[in-house]
Amino acid sequence: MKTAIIIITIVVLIVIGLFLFRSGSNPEDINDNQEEEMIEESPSPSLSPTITPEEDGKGEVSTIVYSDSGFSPRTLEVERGTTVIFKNNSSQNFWPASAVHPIHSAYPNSSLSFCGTARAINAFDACQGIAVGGEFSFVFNEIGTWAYHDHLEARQVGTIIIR
Ligand SMILES: [Cu+2]
Repeated sequence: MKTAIIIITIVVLIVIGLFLFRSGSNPEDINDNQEEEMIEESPSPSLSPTITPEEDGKGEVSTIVYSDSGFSPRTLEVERGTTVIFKNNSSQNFWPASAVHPIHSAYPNSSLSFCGTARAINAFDACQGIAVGGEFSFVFNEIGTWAYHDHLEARQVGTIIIR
C-alpha cells in the first residue's frame, strides 16, 4: 500500500512537472517573431543564440543561376527569411518574377502593376530586365510553394519552396 502511494505521488509530480514545462515554453513559441525583432533592435549576445529558432533562415543566402537552358536549380527549397539571389549567366537580359505571367500576383503583395510604385519593394518581381552578369535578390518571408518565371522568356519557369 505504501509503495502504491509513493508511485502515485511520483507520477503526479512528473505530470505537474511536464505541465509547468509546457506552459512555460508555449508563450516563447507564440512570440517568436516579436522576440526576433526585439533582438534586432537591442542585440544581446547572451540571449540571441538560444532564442533564434532553427527553422528561421534569416541571414541565409541561396543562389539560383539562370542560363540559356533556364533556372538552376529549377526547384529550390529554403527556410523562411532566406535571401534568394537570381544570377543572370544567360546570353540575354532576364526578369525574374512571381507566377502567373503576365500579372505576377501569385506571391503575396506582388503584381506587375506595383512596379514603379512604393509597393514594388515587397513584390517578388525584378520589375525590369537584368543585364547579363547582373542579379536580382529577394527575401522570401512567406511559407509556401511559389512558382516564378522569366518575364522576358516566360517558358522558363522555376519553383521556390519556403518552409
Ligand atoms: Cu511575366
